[in-house]
Amino acid sequence: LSLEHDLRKAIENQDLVVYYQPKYNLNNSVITGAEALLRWNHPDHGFISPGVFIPIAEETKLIVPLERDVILKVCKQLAQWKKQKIELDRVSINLSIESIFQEDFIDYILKILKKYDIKGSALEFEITERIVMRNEEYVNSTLQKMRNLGIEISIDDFGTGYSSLSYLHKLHVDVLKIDQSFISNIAMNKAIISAVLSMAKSLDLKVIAEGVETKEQLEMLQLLGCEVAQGFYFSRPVPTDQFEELMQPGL
Ligand code: G
Ligand code: G
Ligand code: MN
Ligand code: NA
Repeated sequence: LSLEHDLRKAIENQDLVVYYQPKYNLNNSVITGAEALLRWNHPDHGFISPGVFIPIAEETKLIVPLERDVILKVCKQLAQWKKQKIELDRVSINLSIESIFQEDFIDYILKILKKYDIKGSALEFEITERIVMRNEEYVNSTLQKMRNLGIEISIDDFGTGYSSLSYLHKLHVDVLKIDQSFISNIAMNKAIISAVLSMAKSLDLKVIAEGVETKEQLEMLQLLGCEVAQGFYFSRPVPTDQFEELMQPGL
C-alpha cells in the first residue's frame, strides 16, 4: 500500500528512469536496437525492481501514466541521440494490456512522435504472448494501427504461453522474442529453437533470442541461424550514458 503511494509520487517527481539493453546483430556484432526497461530509484529503499513495482502499477492502473512516461522519455532520448548522430534501428518498449486498452492511446503516440519529430519506425512495442494470443478484435485493431504508423510489434517471452503455432500468421505481429528460459537450457531446447526459427522464416517474422548469458549459448544460436540476440553476455540494461559508450566501441 505504501509502495503504491510512493509509486504515485515517483511518477510525479520523475524518479523513474529508463535503462537500455542493447540488441545485437550476430552477423556483424553491431547494435541494432535496444529494449527500454524501467528502473525506480526509491529515496529510502534504493533500486526497486520492475518485477516488484510493475505488478503494483498494473493493479492500481498507475501503469498507464507510467508507460506513457516511458514512451515520452524514449522518444525524447531518440531525438537527442539523432542530434548526437547515434543511430539505432529501433527501441522497444514493454506495453501492458491496460495501456493498449486506453481509447486515446494511438492519439498519445501520434502526439509524442510529432513532438519529438520521431518516425513510428523508430519504435517497437513488446507485448506478452498471453495478451497477443487472446486475439481480441480491439487489441488486434490497435496493433494494426500501430503497425500502420511503422511501429513493429513483438511477442515478448515467446514460448512460455500456450500459443498455437499455426495461429501465428493471423496475429498482427512482426517479431518473436524467444523467452530466456529456452536459452538458459539451450542444449535441451535446440529442436524447439530451430523449429521456431524456420517457422518464423516461412511466416516472414523476425526472431530475437533473449537472455543470452554465455559464449556457448551465443555460438549455439549462431549455429542454429538466429541473427539477433540480447542478454547479459553482451550487456545488462544500462543508463543512457553507458549505452552511448556501447554505441561507440572504437572509443
Ligand atoms: O529489467 P528487469 O528484469 O528488471 O524487468 C523485469 C520485468 O519488468 C520484465 O518483465 C520487464 O518486461 C518489465 N518491465 C520493465 N519496464 C517495463 C515497462 O515499462 N512496462 C512494462 N509493462 N513492463 C516493464
Ligand atoms: O519480460 P521481459 O522479457 O521484458 O524481461 C526482460 C528482463 O530480462 C529484464 O529484467 C532484463 O533485465 C532481464 N534480462 C535481460 N537479459 C538477461 C539475461 O541475459 N539473463 C537474465 N537472467 N535476465 C536478463
Ligand atoms: Mn521485454
Ligand atoms: Na521477455
